[in-house]
Amino acid sequence: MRIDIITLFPEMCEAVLNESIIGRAQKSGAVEIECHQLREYAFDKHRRVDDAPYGGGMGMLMMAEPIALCFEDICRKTNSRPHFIYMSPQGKTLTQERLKELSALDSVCILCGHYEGVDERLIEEYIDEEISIGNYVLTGGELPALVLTDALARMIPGVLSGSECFELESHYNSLLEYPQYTRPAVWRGREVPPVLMSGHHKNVEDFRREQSVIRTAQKRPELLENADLTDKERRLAESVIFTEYKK
Ligand code: 4GO
Repeated sequence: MRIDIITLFPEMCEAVLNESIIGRAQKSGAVEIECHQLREYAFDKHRRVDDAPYGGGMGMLMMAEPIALCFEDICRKTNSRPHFIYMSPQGKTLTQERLKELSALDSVCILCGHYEGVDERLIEEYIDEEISIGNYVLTGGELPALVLTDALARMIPGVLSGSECFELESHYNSLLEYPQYTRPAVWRGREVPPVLMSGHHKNVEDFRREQSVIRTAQKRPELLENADLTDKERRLAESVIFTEYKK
């Protein structure tokens, strides 16, 4: 997969994306990420990309033309028409389900807004989808774009090692992850559940599955609606929810 990011702060994005697992994925070629300095597509001598809003009001808006020129340059260079996403509090909230669909695309381009946002006509002309990472407002779209890029990249085959496999984890199957423990076996008087040290793989697997169901019922019962549970697991979840309710 190829991900292009249009931003006024490419160094900020690169600093994050060149580290750790996503950095490794770029080096291995599993994902190709390029951050583009929007200012390079400004057309006046001061390299301005923002202007005051018609009708007045506070703040500045990003002008449509530099963004259009940058996107068109990306299309030309990649011989493609990437799915163009604008990070915005007005978008649909990102979910693991939507990420799964997006990760199947060949290329996406992410626009990071700044100031008060972008000229609406750019959105009409080019943006395929507005995505939000949650119901709060930030000063720029860079952090949301990095969240989207990280979450997308880790779903691409070869980015995570087998032991980091996303298909086993939290939210992928609408269940929260089971609790995990590492050494020491006793920490400040707290013991690791004995079944995890028994070496009995089937019992460990059953314990973890049950813990996932219990924790989801305790912490995020609304997720259970989409979870695939056995009748026995449903009854367990119902009893946990009932016990939580009485507390
Ligand atoms: C996205 C962008 C929040 C989100 C943003 C979000 N704030 N919840 N701010 O995903 C236009 C100028 C939007 C700053 C940007």
